[in-house]
Amino acid sequence: MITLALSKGRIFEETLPLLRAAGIEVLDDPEKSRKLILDTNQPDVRVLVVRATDVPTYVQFGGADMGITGKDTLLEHGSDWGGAGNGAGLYQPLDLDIAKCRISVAVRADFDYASAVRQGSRLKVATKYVAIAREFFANKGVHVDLIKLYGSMELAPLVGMADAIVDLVSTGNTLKANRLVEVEHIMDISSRLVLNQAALKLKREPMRKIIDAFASAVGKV
Ligand code: PRT
Ligand code: MG
Repeated sequence: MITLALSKGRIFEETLPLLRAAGIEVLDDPEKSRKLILDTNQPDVRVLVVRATDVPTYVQFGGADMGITGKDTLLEHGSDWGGAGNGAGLYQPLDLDIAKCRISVAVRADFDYASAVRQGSRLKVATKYVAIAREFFANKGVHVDLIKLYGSMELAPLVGMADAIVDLVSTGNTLKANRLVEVEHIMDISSRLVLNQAALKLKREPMRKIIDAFASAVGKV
């Protein structure tokens, strides 16, 4: 049995064509079904539906053999596990080039970020991505107080709780709708295939088949 961990939403949707390229069809729709383990047309392949931030954990601890997760999530997970920002021992063979976005710093349109940084003020930064934010501002030599949030980061500057946010941006519409502007582009993000190393040793052949099918489908689907 090969177990693949996926999160609902955009990663799931964008993974379906890659699975199809590997001859795998998921038989249930995770948005409709309450099942957490989904069958596929292949009797020896199943899909776990987990929270996006839990995908690396399931793969690291062997709850799943492989998973698909954003680079953002992997970097934060790696820092929790003392890994050098690399996902703590998770093998990452492939950038799948899906669920693409960027991670940026944004502020209220009326906040003078450039002067705040120039004058060496302490910035209050709200984010779900504390490890990425800490490293980015440390490299710039900017002092920050980090406020950890789990979602809707855009609110924090609007209510005066933070000067800036570090968040994912794709179209920019969410920032625009909340009168925030992007002032720094920290890095580009896409989703990666991650593998449990022990599983790869035990199930090398069937896992290799899926990895190879994904690799040849990347960029084509
Ligand atoms: O929702 P839950 O708390 O369970 O987890 P999650 O929010 O981490 O999951 P999900 O499905 O929203 O995102 C999963 C992964 O998709 C992320 O870890 C990223 O790698 C990737 N991804 C790609 C994105 C986006 N694009 C994205 N735009 N994740 C989130 N967003 C959000 C962003 O946080 C912001 O609120 O969309 C909003 C901005 O979008 P635009 O288009 O308005 O700029
Ligand atoms: Mg979400």
